[in-house]
Amino acid sequence: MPRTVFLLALLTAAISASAQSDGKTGLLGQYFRNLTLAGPPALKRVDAQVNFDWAEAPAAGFPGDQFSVRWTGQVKAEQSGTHTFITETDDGVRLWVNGQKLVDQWVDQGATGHQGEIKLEGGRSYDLVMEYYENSGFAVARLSWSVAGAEKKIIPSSALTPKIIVDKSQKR
Ligand SMILES: [Ca+2]
Repeated sequence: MPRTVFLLALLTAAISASAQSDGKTGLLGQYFRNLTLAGPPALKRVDAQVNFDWAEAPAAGFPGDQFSVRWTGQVKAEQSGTHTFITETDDGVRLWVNGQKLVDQWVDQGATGHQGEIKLEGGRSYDLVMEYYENSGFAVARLSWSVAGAEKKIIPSSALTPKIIVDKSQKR
């Protein structure tokens, strides 16, 4: 490989690595070592998407059972119209978009889909909060959407911006 091409490849790799780690896309995940999102999170990280089927713990040194997660950030509407947000979780889940509660299934359950609809304006960003807990056994957490009746897909990282959201209007 000619030296300039090699250097260019290195530079491209460095730029794309920094684009992935600069925290501009995905959701902020706060992980708690209890079922109720209580106290300070034991782990904070940016998750590119919510698309997990944990065979083991979410991270080394973190429990595989009896934990909870709050993902927060903003979601950018793909187009104007109805956006159906679909959670699939084992176990409990709550979901708010633009402060509106779309899913409220804070119970032990096998991997189950729940959904809620909201009308959004294309290109605008809205606050999104997803709360989740895993009691025991299998642990699944997924967040998808269907925009204007299109096929359901995991919400892409490119539509998500990590951010801390503190919204006192959220009712639990
Ligand atoms: Ca479970």
